[in-house]
Formats: sequence, C-alpha cells, structure tokens
Amino acid sequence: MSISQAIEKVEARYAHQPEFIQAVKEVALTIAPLYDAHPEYETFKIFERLIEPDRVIGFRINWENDKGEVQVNRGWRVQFSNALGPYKGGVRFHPTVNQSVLKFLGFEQIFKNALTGLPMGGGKGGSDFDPKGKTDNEIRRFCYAFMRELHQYVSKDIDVPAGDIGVGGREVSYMFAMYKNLTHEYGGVLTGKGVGFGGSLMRTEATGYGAVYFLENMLAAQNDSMEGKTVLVSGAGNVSLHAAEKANMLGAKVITVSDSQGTLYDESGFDQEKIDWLKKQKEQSKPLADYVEVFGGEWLAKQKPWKFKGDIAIPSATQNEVDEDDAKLMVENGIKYVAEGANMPLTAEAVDYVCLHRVHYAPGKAANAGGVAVSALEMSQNSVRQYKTFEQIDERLKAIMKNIHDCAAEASEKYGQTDNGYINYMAGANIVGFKRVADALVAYGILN
Ligand code: NDP
Ligand code: 2IT
Repeated sequence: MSISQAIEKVEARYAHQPEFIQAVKEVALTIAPLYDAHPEYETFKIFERLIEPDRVIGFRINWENDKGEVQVNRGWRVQFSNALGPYKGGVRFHPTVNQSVLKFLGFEQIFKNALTGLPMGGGKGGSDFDPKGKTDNEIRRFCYAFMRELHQYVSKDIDVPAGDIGVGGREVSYMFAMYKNLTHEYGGVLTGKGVGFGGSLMRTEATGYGAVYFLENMLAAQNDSMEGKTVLVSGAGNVSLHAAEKANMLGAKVITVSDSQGTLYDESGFDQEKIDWLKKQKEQSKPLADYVEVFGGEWLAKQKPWKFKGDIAIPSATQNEVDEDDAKLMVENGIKYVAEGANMPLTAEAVDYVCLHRVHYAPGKAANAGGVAVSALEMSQNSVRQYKTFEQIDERLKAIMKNIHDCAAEASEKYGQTDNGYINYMAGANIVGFKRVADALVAYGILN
C-alpha cells in the first residue's frame, strides 16, 4: 500500500477523527523523498503499520465530588508504538479530550521521542475530566480514581505517562502515590514527579526552555540571535510561561501571553518579576486580567495575541489555535520565526501560509521535544538512583535541542527540501524521526 493509499484508508476509517487525520497527513506528505529512497519501508508496510496504534485502552472513571455525588468520566491510554522504548507521553485532563486528540498526540509523540535520540516509544493518555473549578480534594480523588484504572497498563519498562494540559506536578504526585499504593513499586513509572521523591530537576522548565533553545539554533542558522527580539507567546501554562522566562533571560522582550479567556499585552515586556506573578496567578486559577491592575498593560478579552507586531511567535496553548487568518496576521506583523511550544498549534493551512511566506517554522515535535527529553533523563536517573544537578540537565537539554535542530536541518538539505537557505524543519524533523522508527521496525521483521 502506497502512502497515498494509506492516507485514503485513514480518512475513510477515521473520518470522525480530524486531528488524527491532520497529524498523519503532515507526516505522510513530508516523508515521500525518504520513502522513495527506501523500498524496504514499502515492503514491510511501515507507514501502514505506524498509522494504527498498538492498542487504545479505554476505561471509565468513577469518582465522588465534594458534595458526595458520583461523577463519571472517560479515560484512555493510546499505546502507539514501542519500537524504540517503553511507550512514553503525557496525560491530558481537558473536556476536549477524545480519541482523535489522543491519537494525534500519540502519533506525533512517536517521532518527537525518536528525535530526542533517547530510548522511548510513543503514547498519550487522558480524560475528558475538566479540572476547572474543582477543589484540591476533588482533583486528588479524580487522580486516584484515574490511576486506579490506568495502573494495570503502565510500568517503568512498559509505559511511562507524564503531564500535559491540566496535568502538572500536583496531579502527577497524586497519580504516582496511587500507583505505588497499588503495586508496591517505587520506580520511574511517571515523569514530572516532585523533586525530592524521584523527579528530575528542570523537568518543569524543560519544554519551554527547550523551545527557546531550539529557536536560538534556528536564529543562529540565519546568523541571528534572540537578543532584542520581540516575542509573542500564547497560553499561560507550563510551556508558555517557561518559554517566556527563557526568552526574557536571553535578552528578548515577550509582550503577550494568553489563556482560554483572552490575551494579556504588555508593551514593556514580561520581566522575571511579572512572570513569577503570572505563574502564581495561574497556579491559583485566578484571572490573567488582574495583571493590569498590578502592572498595567492591556487585557483583550476573547482575543488571540497575533494582532501585535513581533519577530518571533511561540504558540504554546493547544492544537489548531492558529488558523490561516492568524497566520496572515503573523506575516503582516513581521513575524520571521514560529516555534511550536504546543502540539500542532497551527492548522495545516496556517503552516502552508507561513512556509509560503518563508517564515522559519519549527513543528512541535522538534521544538517542544525538550520536555519529553528531560523526562527520559528522569527515567534514567530513577534507574540508577542518582540525581544530576540543574546545570547538568540544562547542558544536556541544550545539547539535545541543538542535535534535533541540526539533524532536521541536515535532513532537509539531504532530501532536497531546503530552498535557497530556507530550511524545511517540518520535512527534516519528520524524515529523521520516521527513519529512526522505520529502521527499527524493519530490523524487527513483522513484529511490532
Ligand atoms: P497547561 O495546562 O499548563 O496550560 C495550558 C494553557 O493553554 C493554559 O493557559 C490554557 O488556558 C491554554 N489552553 C488550553 N486549552 C485551550 C483552548 N482549548 N483554548 C484556549 N486556550 C487553551 O498545559 P501545558 O503548558 O503543559 O501544555 C500546553 C501545550 O504544550 C499543549 O499543546 C501540550 O500538549 C504541549 N506540550 C506540553 C509539554 C509539557 O511538558 N507540559 C511538552 C510538550 C508539549 P486556561 O488556563 O484558560 O485553560
Ligand atoms: O507532549 C509532550 O511531549 C508532553 N506532554 C510531555 C511528555 C512526557 O512524557 O514528558
């Protein structure tokens, strides 16, 4: 079955899973030069195999709210591919979670994890549980109930979940506690654990910092740097605020963050004091809009950040947050670099638009791989039962992000995707990630 036939099959079989189709098509349409150069991939039906997860585990989660009322949610774990290591990927708690979203995330995770060069397969999990407005007791009861189901399917050598939207250090700790309670095993089953009971230093910062390290490499490839650049960030969660923090540390000026309620604009830029305030505010689930009373700036209810002028955009909230109209605004407003902090924040049309206008574009599976890379470092620290310093992890993270950048850039050149100095990071990253997984699958024969 050719790649185009495989796409047709996915479209017919999973017509009700648009995000999954979108993620599959992006990979399919960019790996053709690699596929053509490796006839064994077709013989072994590698693409056809990789678009079907090893398994999708679904379950029901019963839990009790503070009023003692029984609540019912749905949960899943998509174990996509363990060709390169244990299934690895985050857990998302958000009302929009469904199988399409988790399959797109799990599919991308296979290639992202391969790009890190560390031994991890790809997976993703989550629930349609909405953490908004829930008390700490309710979050705890939900996390316990979620892991009561999930624990049967995961372990440090089988499948290692972590955080994602709606799941941070607090939730991982509750889930880890339940896993330990049920299995009597104190190991590296989840990453993003608290530092002091198995967590790695820098895991919290890793995705946002890593995205900015990736940007530094993109800029360096154009003889440019972060210094003095104006940056638009979307989202105000873990990835966004750490991306803003690192960009600020490197001398750039971040003028926007946002959340599901709107955009916060501060033309003087978010310095460390303001970022610390934002972190605290979001941690307490309080409105971003309160910022204006404390520091000034402007709150734009129900608006996105892309109407402002800038050099760099780091969309870091959620999938498909940037549509073609937003991409047009970015180009009009002078954006020259887009690094995806979130997974698939640009629609396919938005990607086409920015690339057509020669905006340097780093897809999430390359730019936001720093989080899962430090998760892999957490797994290895758990295995040897020794911990590295913040500086040691930071050095590793920088080296990993540089390596991902350089491998993607080289593949773009090698497979004829670089056009007059314009590097196609999407094609490069997909080719490198896909090749690593495909070569392992060919070596295994037809198992996996
Ligand atoms: P958080 O839960 O910490 O923050 C999510 C942020 O995005 C919040 O500001 C939230 O706003 C906003 N947001 C979420 N959904 C929507 C929506 N439907 N519309 C508008 N805004 C929305 O999540 P993370 O920072 O961890 O994750 C952000 C993105 O980064 C996701 O795509 C995730 O998959 C990706 N990612 C995360 C990694 C990690 O290590 N955490 C690693 C790699 C990628 P509000 O607070 O109002 O809900
Ligand atoms: O999308 C992602 O890479 C994550 N949410 C982090 C996954 C992980 O296992 O650290």
